[in-house]
Amino acid sequence: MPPAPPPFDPVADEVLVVGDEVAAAQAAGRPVVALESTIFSALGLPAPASGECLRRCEAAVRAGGAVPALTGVLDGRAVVGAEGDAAERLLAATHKVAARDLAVAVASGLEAGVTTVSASVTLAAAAGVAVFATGGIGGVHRGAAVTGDVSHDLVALARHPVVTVSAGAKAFLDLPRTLELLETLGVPVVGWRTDRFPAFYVRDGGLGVPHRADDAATVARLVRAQAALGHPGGVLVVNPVPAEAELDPRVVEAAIDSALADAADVVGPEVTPRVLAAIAAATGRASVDTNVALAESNAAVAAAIAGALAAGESPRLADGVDVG
Ligand code: PSU
Ligand code: MN
Repeated sequence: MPPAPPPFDPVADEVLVVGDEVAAAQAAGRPVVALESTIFSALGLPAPASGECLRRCEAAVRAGGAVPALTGVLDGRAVVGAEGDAAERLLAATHKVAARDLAVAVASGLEAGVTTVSASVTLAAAAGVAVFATGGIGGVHRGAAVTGDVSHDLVALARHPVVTVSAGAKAFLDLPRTLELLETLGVPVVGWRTDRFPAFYVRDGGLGVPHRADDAATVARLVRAQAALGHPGGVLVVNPVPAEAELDPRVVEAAIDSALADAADVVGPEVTPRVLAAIAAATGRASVDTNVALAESNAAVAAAIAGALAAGESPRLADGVDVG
């Protein structure tokens, strides 16, 4: 029999580059938090808020004792841990790369592409990074029964063993159906110090969450228990926007209505950037400040969870619990 081919190794095969600081942290067993890059580009936030958002998220991760790992695609390679010039190039990129686009981007030598939640979670898993922070995940779009527009983010969360920290799902989505699909896909949804599903710009989207965690050790135990039980995929931790940055729900609903009307002529990946920009215009940029504040808060929570995981939290609260 011919010898088995060597196992696939994305780093050795040079399709995936792990930044020096991230690699050093991993070698030392120190916590790492992956970040997406779409939110830090013009597709997610207008400049200069986009760059400020990246700096504040990275600072929040570091303040929490972890190393930030900005993901993206540069010169035909997937990157986990873009630093310096590489990070600047990502901020300026305008090519949106979701998980299904990653292989195309690598194989075609794409110069610069920003990664969505689905692509970032995929890369985090490939690089062995256990925790990821974003602003808000994609989900089931309103009117999906007609358009079929459901973000691959949800499937990626179910596929890869990564904890995603998000301010719920973006408010212009169909939140009840987004939660239903997360249930269908088998993704635990854990409220961070809340029993309510946050709606991005507001702390309470009007729906409950099935589980709750009040500290990072609780999340780490849950992650280890899930792995030990062989349940595949990740965990979604939903962290409400800080109260001082929350928008008035009536203002948000009015802005969403006009933004969705504004974006009615686009389909597919262009929808989310257009809607975000239209909401920013309709709220006089207040939504941009809120978006930066919630992303920073998610980065801080992600760092705490990464720290608890690195500390080797046991999957059980206590030994010898009598379940008889
Ligand atoms: N959250 C934000 N800003 C963003 C996004 C999320 O605060 O720009 C991006 C994320 O990268 C997410 C993507 O994965 O929007 C979802 O796009 P779509 O709906 O096309 O799947
Ligand atoms: Mn879509």
